[in-house]
Amino acid sequence: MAADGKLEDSLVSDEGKYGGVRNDQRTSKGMLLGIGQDETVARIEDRIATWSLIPKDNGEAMQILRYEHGQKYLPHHDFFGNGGQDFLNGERVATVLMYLSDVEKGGETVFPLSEAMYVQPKDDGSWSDCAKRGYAVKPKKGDAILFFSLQPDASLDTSSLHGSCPVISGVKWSATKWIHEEDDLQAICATGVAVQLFGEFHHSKLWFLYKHPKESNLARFC
Ligand SMILES: O=C(O)CCC(=O)C(=O)O
Repeated sequence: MAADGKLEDSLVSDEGKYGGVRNDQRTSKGMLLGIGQDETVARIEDRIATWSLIPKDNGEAMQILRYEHGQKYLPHHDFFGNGGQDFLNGERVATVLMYLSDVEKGGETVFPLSEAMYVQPKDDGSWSDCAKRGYAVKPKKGDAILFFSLQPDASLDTSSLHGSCPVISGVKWSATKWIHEEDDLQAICATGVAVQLFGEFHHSKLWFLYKHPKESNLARFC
């Protein structure tokens, strides 16, 4: 991959401050892409905004990650837990993980607190032991997952705990997009215009979306 020479040790966040520190919890290497840096990145950001129903301005710069043999990201939350006040645009609402490669064995994204793990069959020999400890997603080039770190009432959703299992064979390439609430979200929601029922997903909870008057094709959580 073209990114190979530009990768640096991945960092973990330091109590909600921008930047981060090296930590054995996360041993991948990675690099940041600029927001809208070229047509491809801009197109992906547009698609993420359409899929998540959260405006693309709420997104952090996309991170490209490479996990080699044994490299991992231990289970963690993407929210900061302090409202993200030291950070741009409030707390992290949602995460999109995009898989840029297949992985021969291991490297699954695992959600250890997801109740869905109890109904996910994993007895075909293709899953790592780590993946068996939660609901897991096998990296498949071109696939992406979207999950939420906050509840509809903006409280922290601790069941969003997730991590990347160690790669056992092959190399995992992925891209992460972290998406924030806006700092003016409460004010926008307080106007209460046109709240609509969106549907049922993520732990079967109902999510209400607010249609922004100036962005007819986008919606926000209230
Ligand atoms: O690469 C993965 O499967 C997980 C990445 C992750 O947890 C993150 O970037 O927050």
